[in-house]
Amino acid sequence: MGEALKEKVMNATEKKILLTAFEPFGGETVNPSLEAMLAMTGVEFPGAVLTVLELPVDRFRAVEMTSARLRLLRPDAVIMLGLAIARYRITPERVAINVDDYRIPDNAGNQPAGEPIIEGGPVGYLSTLPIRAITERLLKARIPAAISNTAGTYLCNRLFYGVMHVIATEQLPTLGGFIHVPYMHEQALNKYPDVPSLARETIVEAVRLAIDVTLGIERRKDAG
Ligand code: PCA
Repeated sequence: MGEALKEKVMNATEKKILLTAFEPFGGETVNPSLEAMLAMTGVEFPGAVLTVLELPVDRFRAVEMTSARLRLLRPDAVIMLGLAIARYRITPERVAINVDDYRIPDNAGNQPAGEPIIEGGPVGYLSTLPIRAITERLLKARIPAAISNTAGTYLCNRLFYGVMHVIATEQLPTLGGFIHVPYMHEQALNKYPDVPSLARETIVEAVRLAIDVTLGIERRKDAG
């Protein structure tokens, strides 16, 4: 067997995971979700291949770009990341709702007020990621975490809903879900009134652990 073919056969059992994060928005120069996603490109996930995708904070393009990548890659899981301002913890989201209602315009100037994401679509989609196991794993690592019951009504909820809709209607073999992360400390330093934040390394570690749990990876250094 040729080397290239051998490699292909060996990789056939590897799991594929797609990780997305958003560009900065709302006057910020960084987005902690993007920082965490980029940090993951240097991490090895045994038995898995990670693909990352940076998304624009654009009502239409974010879902389109992710859907296109999903159809091509057909990954085992897609984990979508975003910033949730004013949260104290890493929050795996339980549900996406069929509502677009933006407090501020997106980076392309769209600001829908109470519109459905998919006309006639289901009211909501539940995450199919192991959100409870992820949350428990983070808490065990002493990282503040909790399941959230609302992803809001801005871009993150729209991406989550739009992607779950594609997975459901096109019967893709992909588990999907969204995880919100808080500000990093350096973003919160000069903000009034006070806003909660976590250390960059904590957010990075949380995302790494969430991927591990989703893929069923146990690392020796995490034990105990
Ligand atoms: N957070 C926003 C959109 C982009 C991001 O990182 C949200 O929570 O909807």
